[in-house]
Amino acid sequence: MPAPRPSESAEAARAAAQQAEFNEKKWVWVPDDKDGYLAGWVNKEEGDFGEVIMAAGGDFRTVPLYALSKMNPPKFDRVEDIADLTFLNEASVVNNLRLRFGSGAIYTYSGLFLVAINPYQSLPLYSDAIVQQYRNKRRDENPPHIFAVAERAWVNMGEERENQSILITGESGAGKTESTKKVIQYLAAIATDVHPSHSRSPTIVSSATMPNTGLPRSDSFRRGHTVSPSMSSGGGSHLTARGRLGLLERQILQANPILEAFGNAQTQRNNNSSRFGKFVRITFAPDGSIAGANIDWYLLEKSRVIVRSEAERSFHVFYQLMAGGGALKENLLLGGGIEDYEYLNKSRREVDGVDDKEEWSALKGALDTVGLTPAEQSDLFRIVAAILHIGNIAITSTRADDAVMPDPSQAERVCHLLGIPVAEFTRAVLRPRTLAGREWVSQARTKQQALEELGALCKMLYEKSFGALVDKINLALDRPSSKSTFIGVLDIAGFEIFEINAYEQLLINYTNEKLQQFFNHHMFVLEQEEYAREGIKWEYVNFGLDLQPTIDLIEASGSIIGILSCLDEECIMPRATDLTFTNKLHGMWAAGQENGVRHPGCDKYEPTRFDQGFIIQHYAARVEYRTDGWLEKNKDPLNDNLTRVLAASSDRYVASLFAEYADAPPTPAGPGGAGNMFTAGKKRAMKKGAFRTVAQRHKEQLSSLMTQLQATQPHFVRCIVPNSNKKPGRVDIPLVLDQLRCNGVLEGIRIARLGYPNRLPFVEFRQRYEVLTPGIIPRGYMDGREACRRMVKTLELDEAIFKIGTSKIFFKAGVLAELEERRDMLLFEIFSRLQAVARMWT
Ligand code: AD9
Ligand code: MG
Repeated sequence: MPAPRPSESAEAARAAAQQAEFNEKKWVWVPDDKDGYLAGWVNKEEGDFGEVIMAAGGDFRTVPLYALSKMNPPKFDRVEDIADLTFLNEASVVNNLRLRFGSGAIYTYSGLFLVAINPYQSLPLYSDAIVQQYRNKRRDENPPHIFAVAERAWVNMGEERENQSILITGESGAGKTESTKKVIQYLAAIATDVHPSHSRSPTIVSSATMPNTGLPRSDSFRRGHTVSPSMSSGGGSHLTARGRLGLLERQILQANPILEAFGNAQTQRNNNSSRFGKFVRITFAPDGSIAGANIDWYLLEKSRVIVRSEAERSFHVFYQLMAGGGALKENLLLGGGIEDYEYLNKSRREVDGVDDKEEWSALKGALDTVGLTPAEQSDLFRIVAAILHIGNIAITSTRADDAVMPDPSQAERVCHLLGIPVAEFTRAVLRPRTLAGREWVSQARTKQQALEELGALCKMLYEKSFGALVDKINLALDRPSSKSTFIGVLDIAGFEIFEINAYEQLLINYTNEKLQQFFNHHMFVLEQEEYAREGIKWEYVNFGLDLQPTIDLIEASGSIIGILSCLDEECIMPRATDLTFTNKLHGMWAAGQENGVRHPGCDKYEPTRFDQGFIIQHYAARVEYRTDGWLEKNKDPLNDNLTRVLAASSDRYVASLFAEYADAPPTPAGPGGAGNMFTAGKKRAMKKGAFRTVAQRHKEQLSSLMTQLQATQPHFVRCIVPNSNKKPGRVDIPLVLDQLRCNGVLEGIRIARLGYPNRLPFVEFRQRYEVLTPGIIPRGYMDGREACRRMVKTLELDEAIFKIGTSKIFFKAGVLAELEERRDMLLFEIFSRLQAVARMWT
């Protein structure tokens, strides 16, 4: 080995000294309720317990040995990929994230994941210069970054002509939507570089292409100024494209502020919280330029238009229209301010640092850019206004408890905007007609029922209009082409575990269970391939299968039914209630238990003891659900009198929203009063297939999403909220640990540990550890594999803790720590001796 130069040796000596000091003690992480884990060293061991001296403060703690986690040697501090840690335990994972976050590094890899911690402050990480820094670079050539993920997806797509997906999940406020925007920003910038012909100031690009791909070769791209969408953070943030982006790129970027105006709201956790999930696909032509885009959406929280907690707002668009609408407001009969509208004046009205009037202008600009005509825009706002007016319809009751509308002028406003006759509207709300046997009867509603009907109408109007809006955006952005490939970005809420978990949580957790299964399976396939490529015999376990029982429990249908199918069945049963549904579930569970757990996922189910509900064992945690209101939530609870009135509207837009309900046959009066759209739909479903329950629709959408994802090469991003106060620089470790557990990062590590998680190419292994085996490898050339073989033999490593492949050597967790220790002890000795010699000469 050549002798190190003096400056290098000083640095190395310091590192070695640090290591030697580390080696003297048995360093461990001790669990701590407040801080997650604290550093200490084991002073002595007695039986199953260790006496630990705490690094901070020096006090003693007696801790069961199993609860202690080994600390990684200092060499591993702030590693860019958690998977490179030699001790892969929870404590070391969070410690690494904490150290990195403390020095401003919000991104860290963990094997297949990119972990992103929300900095809650604007960091200089997304400029044009940084975009260029990540262009054409491999993952290991730059610090971890969301741009690196986008770059890799883009390169893989070009080289392998395969669709790509980037799956971003995390808690509310963790930064999913910001990450999504950054991915799109990066793709728009580099695609414009590739194909500047859309742009206003064309640049010269060489026609050189990469072999086999048709993609222009990177080094011929023009460097320098490209694009810098402004990334205002906080409420209503949006992208404004400047520079030389083409129209299509600008339209894609501008679709986002529109979606955010209609789909985002201020919540306690996030001032700009997305109240829907989305999968945005950007399609690329074979030359790498953007060919179009398409948006799919999931689970819009439509109930927010009528109720929300006092500290939260409705969707941004309501406040934007009220603040900036001007003359349009008059057309929409919106006199007065927010305080005059029942659907707005019961909760928060403003968001810190957000000017709704400015956001209104931004929204209008975005709608223009995307290409919605003034008429189409006015359709959207007419629905928003109609909802506000519906909220102001007063309902009182007669002595017989029948609902009445004392002031018809309010209903007139609504009907004027919706293009429907007042008399029919009022009758449909107050006294809908139903078929009882062969006779038509009018059934009076109670005040409560009428109010619920109006609320249901608003929810449906809003959701349908949101869907129509996305359809319009898609129409504007879609450029179908057979040769194109796509990069899809999924921005969807992660696991939700609250005190009280409702139907919404079941659907979102079910989605996450499927996505986690997808990840586990993907990891399994990749690991298996890597072992096979390296000629290593290793039966890797497919952990995707572990999640199947829970998924079956929720989604099974057919001869054996799952929770969602059971709910669907109850929804068409006369006299069914949330309680009968719950009891039916319990019954199925009990039957399954008796039959020796034949019902799928039966062992993942448990009835709750006190409340009306059940518990599901998800991979992330046991989650308790309460079943209040599930039947209603699963149905489409509008009465068919009302939908028919709307379908016959003289306003084309309104009629189109309800077109599927046109010519609907009347529903017989059920025991609960007028039939609802679901029972009506059920009969027609056989004919038209138009009506579905929420469960059915979600299952279908999810299955279509999974099919699409399975046909892509996936990339995984996990966003983390560092603290609950939206404060920069603060990390609440137990909170972070909880998220790592739920989002699959720790699960990924667990799976990795069962194989051989640490791996080094032969050359690297030899370079670093040859010092430990002097004289074993002859001077001159030696085959890397043979060299490794000789080294491990001399090092006396147990056969069980390593495997030698065809280009790499694989290690079980912890082995590298031991080698590091041996290496550093040796180097420390050498340097000490050198220093002693040097002192003799001076
Ligand atoms: V929700 O499930 O839609 O409620 P998200 O989407 O996970 O949630 P979002 O991306 O909206 O969270 O981020 C919340 C806020 O954190 C943003 O409005 C920013 O103020 C802040 N944030 C998130 N990521 C970054 C970042 N990379 N840099 C700076 C950020 N600020
Ligand atoms: Mg979001």
